[in-house]
Amino acid sequence: MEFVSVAIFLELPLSIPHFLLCTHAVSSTQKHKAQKLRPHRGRDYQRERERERACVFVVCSRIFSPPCVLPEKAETGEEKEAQAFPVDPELEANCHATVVSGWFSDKVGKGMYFNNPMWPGEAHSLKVEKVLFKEKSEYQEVVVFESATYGKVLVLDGILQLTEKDECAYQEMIAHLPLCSIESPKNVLVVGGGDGGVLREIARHSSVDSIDICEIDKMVIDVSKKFFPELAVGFDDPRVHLHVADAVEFIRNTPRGKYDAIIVDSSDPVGPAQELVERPFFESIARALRPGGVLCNMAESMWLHTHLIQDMMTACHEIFKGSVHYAWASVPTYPSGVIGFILCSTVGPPVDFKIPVNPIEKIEGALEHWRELRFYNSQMHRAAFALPSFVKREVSCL
Ligand code: SPD
Repeated sequence: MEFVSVAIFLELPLSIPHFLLCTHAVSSTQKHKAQKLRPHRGRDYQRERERERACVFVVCSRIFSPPCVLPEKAETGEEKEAQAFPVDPELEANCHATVVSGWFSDKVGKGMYFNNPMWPGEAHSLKVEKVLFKEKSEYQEVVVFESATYGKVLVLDGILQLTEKDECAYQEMIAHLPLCSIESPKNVLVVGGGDGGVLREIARHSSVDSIDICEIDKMVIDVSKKFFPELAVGFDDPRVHLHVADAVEFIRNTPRGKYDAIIVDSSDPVGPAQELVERPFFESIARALRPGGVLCNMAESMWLHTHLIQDMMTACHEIFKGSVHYAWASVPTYPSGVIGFILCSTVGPPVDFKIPVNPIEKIEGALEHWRELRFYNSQMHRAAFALPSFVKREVSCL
């Protein structure tokens, strides 16, 4: 039974003879020893199990040679001793700590593969075909891998940021929800968004004259240009002005009332993006918007973060003083499969976010600019503001 579950976890190309070969290779040498020790369930038993696992891994990986398969790394001396078979250095060079047994899972911190404090007790995994890039920038670790089913994937500090298959949902919604809620947006600022996907979407709006983007990490931009040309194409628009800088500083120094819309496309609020969900940042944004200007801010998952959403909504109500709403979209590769957005407007011409007064379908060339829209349309816009009952109950200011 134990061997069956290990082999399934490895998700190797399981032809039955191969599977039997693996289990046999282990069972004939070590299984009986482990079984003898089983009643005690002590240190020796654990060691035997580690040896068994290492043996299954080494035997199976040598037979099938999958492109990226690392066993979970031994952390303690005892675990290292138990892991009798060293990892093939060539394999290790092509792999990454977030990739265990061929599967990527979001992680934070050393060894915490499945226990991110933002979504404790759960992990979503993608099968890895090949790690294409891994380097540490001045701010974070940047990884790109080819997945088996979602195309290329961008990971920052161990957290999945986008996949080629479902990035359309996030980028289209975060851009068009605010821009289709006001007439003729002209000056737009993107905070973060170094992959260029949000720029690609803003560029569909022919009324827009100028798009500033403030991204702190140049490596994200360079990596996107190399591996995600369908997103980085956004940088090619002549209306785009790139500022590689700290957004908190950048917005603090922005002239009052400069922008019609600000879009905050950040990573999760752990690490470098922490300040982007705090009051002083929202205050600077409100100051940088014209009267009746709009903010759209990534706002995590209603399944996991109602407290965070509540805090952000409360702060936004106090600071923006216009309308404040929560919308959401399905993004299968984000934790819990959904992502939310907070939309706010400053005092001035009233904004009713639930009604797209500037419908994308009526903007000339918008539906096919660079590529077709894949997720957003005016119906999805309206639907995004419909909230489940539990969210309405748990987030008091909705
Ligand atoms: N939990 C991950 C949230 C990531 C949001 N930012 C994605 C960047 C895509 N442009």
